Amino acid sequence: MTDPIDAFFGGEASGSDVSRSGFVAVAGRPNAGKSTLVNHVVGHHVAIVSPIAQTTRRIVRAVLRRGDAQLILVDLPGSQKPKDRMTQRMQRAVEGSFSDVDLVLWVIDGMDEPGAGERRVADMVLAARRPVVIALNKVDRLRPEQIMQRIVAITELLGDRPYEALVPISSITGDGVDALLDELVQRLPEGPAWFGDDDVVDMRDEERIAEYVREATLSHLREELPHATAVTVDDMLDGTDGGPDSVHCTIWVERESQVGIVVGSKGAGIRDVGIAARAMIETQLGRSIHLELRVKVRRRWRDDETWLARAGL
Ligand SMILES: Nc1nc2c(ncn2[C@@H]2O[C@H](COP(=O)(O)OP(=O)(O)OP(=O)(O)O)[C@@H](O)[C@H]2O)c(=O)[nH]1
Ligand SMILES: [Mg+2]
Repeated sequence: MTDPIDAFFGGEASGSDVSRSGFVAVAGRPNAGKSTLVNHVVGHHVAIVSPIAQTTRRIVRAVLRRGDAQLILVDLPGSQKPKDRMTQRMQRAVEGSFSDVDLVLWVIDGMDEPGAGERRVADMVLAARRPVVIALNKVDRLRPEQIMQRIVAITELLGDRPYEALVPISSITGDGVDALLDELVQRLPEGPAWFGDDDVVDMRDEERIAEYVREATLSHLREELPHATAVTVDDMLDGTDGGPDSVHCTIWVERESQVGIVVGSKGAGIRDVGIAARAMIETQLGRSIHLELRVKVRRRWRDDETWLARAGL
């Protein structure tokens, strides 16, 4: 997919009969369910998801057509106090992204009582000076009276600061999601489509592959390790004679002792990661690939600005 500005002015995007379009930042605390919501509404697994906080590290822009409107959902990393250079860079990217959007969709995890973390996110999204729509997520796990309690707690937290709407939703069952999209669409500016009708996600294949490998790594690893891993694509070679493309990836860890955890007994761990990642890549990219994974150690990579920039993080 090309840059939206090029696509728009270069006449590549069609989105033929669109009369409203705009960018919606999907913001909130880690683990609130932002990426799950984005995947649900676009109907593709464009953003990686896990039960571990801080799954999203790279911003994903997903395109959704609804009636005569085109929404571009900008799935952001979760917001919390930065702990290292990587989380600092992520937080800067989140705050920087607000100036490029028309609306902010603030996703709140309904399973938690809103506390200090949510108050910090409130300050951040309201400082963005964009209309804010709130989604109270995970209501499939709440009783009706708990939903009411959460709504009261959120409005108390906001005080007299303005927001546009608050919609209880479940990103898993889809409850409330239509009503939420209606609230967003009616607040989009008038204008033609930014992306073509077939575009679903604005991300290079290389980045998507790295993301899917990381998602598979997260789902196969235990506890603390997930934060210590990163994935880069080293090589992508076109297949010969119509054969599958060959992709070489590195799973980075921070210490020698972590290599064994990823590789697993007799290589079973990395083999499982490879099988799961390849299946997801082939489904999402729509072509077969040959995937090679290796594990390397890079000490303190989360605090190495140069390395993070090279890895696209
Ligand atoms: N029960 C329930 N679980 C949900 C819902 N939405 C998301 N989850 C779960 O919440 C966890 C976190 O989901 P993500 O979509 O990765 O959350 P996120 O906000 O993108 O998290 P970060 O990328 O870390 O900021 C996953 O285990 C999801 O399955 C929901 O509506 N109901
Ligand atoms: Mg996410």
